[in-house]
Amino acid sequence: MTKREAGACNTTNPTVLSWVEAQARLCRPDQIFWCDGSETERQLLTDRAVTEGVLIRLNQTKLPGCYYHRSHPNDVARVEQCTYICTETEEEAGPTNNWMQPKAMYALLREHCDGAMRGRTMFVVPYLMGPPGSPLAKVGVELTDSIYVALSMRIMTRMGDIAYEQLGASEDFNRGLHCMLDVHPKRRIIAHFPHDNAIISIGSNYGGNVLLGKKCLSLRIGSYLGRREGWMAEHMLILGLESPEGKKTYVAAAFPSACGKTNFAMLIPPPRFKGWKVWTVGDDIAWMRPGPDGRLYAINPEAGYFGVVPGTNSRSNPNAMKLIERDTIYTNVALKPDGTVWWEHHDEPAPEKCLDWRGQEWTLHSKEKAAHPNSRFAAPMTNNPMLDPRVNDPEGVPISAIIFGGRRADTMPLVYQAFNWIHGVYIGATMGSEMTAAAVGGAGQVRRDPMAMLPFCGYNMGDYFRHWLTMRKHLKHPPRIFHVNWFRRDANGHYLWPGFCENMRVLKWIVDRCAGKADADETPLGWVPGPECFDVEGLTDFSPDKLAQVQHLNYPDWRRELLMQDELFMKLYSHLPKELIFQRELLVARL
Ligand code: SAT
Ligand code: MN
Repeated sequence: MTKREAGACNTTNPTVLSWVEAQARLCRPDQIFWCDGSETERQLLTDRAVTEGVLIRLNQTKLPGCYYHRSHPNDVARVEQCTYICTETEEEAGPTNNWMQPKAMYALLREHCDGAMRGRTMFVVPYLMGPPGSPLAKVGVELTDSIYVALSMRIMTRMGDIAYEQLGASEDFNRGLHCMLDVHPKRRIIAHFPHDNAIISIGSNYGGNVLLGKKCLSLRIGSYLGRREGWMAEHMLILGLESPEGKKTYVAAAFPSACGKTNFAMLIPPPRFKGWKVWTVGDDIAWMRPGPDGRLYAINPEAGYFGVVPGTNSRSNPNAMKLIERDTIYTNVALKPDGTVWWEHHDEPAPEKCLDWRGQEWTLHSKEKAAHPNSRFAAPMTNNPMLDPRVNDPEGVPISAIIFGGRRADTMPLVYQAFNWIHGVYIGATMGSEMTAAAVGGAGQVRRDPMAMLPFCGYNMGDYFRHWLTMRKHLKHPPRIFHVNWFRRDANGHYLWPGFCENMRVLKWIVDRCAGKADADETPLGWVPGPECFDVEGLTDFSPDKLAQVQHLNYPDWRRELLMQDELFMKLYSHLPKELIFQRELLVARL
């Protein structure tokens, strides 16, 4: 066999070939580069990105394999107002999504993409979401004129020939097209065509908008396919908690973007929990389906973590500090003179001077942040010291508990458990959270974010709730459902709960509940830990009355909460399952 030249075509799948040809005819790139996922290719493309100034090589002694990227300053987060679900009817997309008729959107995008890659290279990026051979795994092909996207997809997905191997001669793959254009916000559109299993993204080069395997395929298109095919695509981390006796319990947890999913997924238990270990399956997305034994099984479709950098340090996430020491692409952090990086709340004190995320001189006296609040790392999961050995299990891992959580300064207690599945779905459906820098606009405001899927549900949210209710019928042993809030504050604005590794205490209670080992008290909200069952030993400055405070049910807060929940329910009214309206009545009655 002759050796394949880098960038030469590497598939014989006729549907892929003809589709790529058609897109090339539209975008008219100077060159087509077919990615194979090899190490040689990584080196070649990385060198080229450095030459082109897209990546800066970091200090290879201190940060081997690490590179630095600055996005355009107007292109630093997901843009929900430019994100569309293009189904035949507006009703199918539902009131929580922007909608356009597919034909009209295709026409609009065709105009933008016409000749858009002139003078540029089109990278053909085949990728596999999920472990090879998994019944849940999906293949995508992303065509992009961004070398940064090609290199990031290599970290975030199983990219290369492996995807063509899974695909074989099938026509069933996600068709993704990404044109950077001039990254002008006015020409920014992220369009999903669930009926066609297709995505077109233009005018951006920022992670969530352009790494099409992530939010676009794994969540928006994934949730749509999941309902059709009887599985679930969720914005959830997956972790395995191992007891000192070696018994492992898997849980999945949904939190909105930038609320600490990655930290929770990589938690190291505090000294009090000697012998306990947390293993990571995934930090952002779970695909789940009922197994033959009637339990819910989950895979992580991704192969890397795209985490928020500021706030990452050896207290908040010691494993992540190890993870991002090598093979990592940093975006929009600060660059130090020695070719290393820095960000707010780094272990090391702020440097005397450095370049900020925009590339401007930054000193200790600068008022602006050195790293953008939504600056990110992209790191391969294989560098995680606590990567779960079952991460590549095609069948996935059995989920015992589902946790919903938001960022709430008030109202929400630290932890409570749903009475049953339907009540749990209600709790997930009515989740609220303060907005973060992960999306443009509105930071700090509480908004309803059902199951942390508001920006990611690819169809009518009311039908999505119904899908959750229907899944119960296929589960003989459904996971128990919980709600947590690490972020409750006292009247002076101080956090009531220490958070970070101490969240292990909450996790332990949850896992004990699933094993029938911990007692709980009934409240109007759900089951809460009895004081004897919740371990606070070794917590400095945490008296029993602090636990009461963080668990306190404040009736006026809850009256307001119910009104806010109503706003969402009104919006979804025409498709809202009546079971949820009934759950609301029950809650009102209990309160
Ligand atoms: O930018 S991403 O959408 O990939 C991250 C997030 O918002 O959760
Ligand atoms: Mn996310």
